[in-house]
Amino acid sequence: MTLHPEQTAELAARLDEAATARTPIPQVAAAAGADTDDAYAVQEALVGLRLARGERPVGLKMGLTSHAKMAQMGVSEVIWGRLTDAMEVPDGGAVDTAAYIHPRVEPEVAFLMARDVEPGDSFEEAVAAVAPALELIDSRYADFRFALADVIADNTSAAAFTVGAWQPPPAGLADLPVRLEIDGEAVESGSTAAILGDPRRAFEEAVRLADRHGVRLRKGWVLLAGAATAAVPLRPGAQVRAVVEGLGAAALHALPERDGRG
Ligand code: 0L1
Ligand code: MG
Repeated sequence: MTLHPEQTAELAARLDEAATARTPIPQVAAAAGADTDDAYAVQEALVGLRLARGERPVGLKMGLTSHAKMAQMGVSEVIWGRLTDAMEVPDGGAVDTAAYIHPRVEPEVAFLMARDVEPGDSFEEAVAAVAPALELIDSRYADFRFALADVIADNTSAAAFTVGAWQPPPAGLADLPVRLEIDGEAVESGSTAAILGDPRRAFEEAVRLADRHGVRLRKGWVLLAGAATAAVPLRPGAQVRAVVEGLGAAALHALPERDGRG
């Protein structure tokens, strides 16, 4: 680690201000010399500011889980971030695009933890249920551009998420067709295979990587396994569905634009 605690706190405060003021900032963490461990320390401090305002931790999310996204970033390891209750949008619920900087949505698979997870726990032991999900990502950096340390520090662009109906884990999750629909039209399509070859691997990676930073998945927490297609900009008024064949759908809609805002 190379950052001093004061620098960690300062970077977290800048990212928090960017999110709350909905004003993008230039990349900060990589420029300050942050390595991956520093970046996770900034992420912890950043989410700590949300918890200090009364939010509760409710889960973790995996990012850069597709080989395409990893290649784009020039990295070979997935990243993870933290979810709070304030980020959860009920299935079919509304979001206000004006609450974000440049929101994008992506279709995911979610897992529900059956128990506090220990390293070495199997998927079957730890995962009580599976659901289709949507993640809303919103980089706090201008133009959605960042280096690896930046996006880790920025809580892996986490902003909001919606989980569809929970169901017992099916026998196979490795190659289910996935569609991202906007206003009833499929705008992206892919497969759960895009998530590390099999979303179950995202669970294993989450346990391994979070443990490295002293974090445990807790009973009742959600794990977002990663995106099955590219993310798509969320426009005011859009009706969005993530459809995972065999699992069903998760939906949200964006409120219409008001007074030129959005
Ligand atoms: O959930 C994700 O895969 C996003 C990780 C961060 C990269 C991005 O914002 O696209
Ligand atoms: Mg995601």
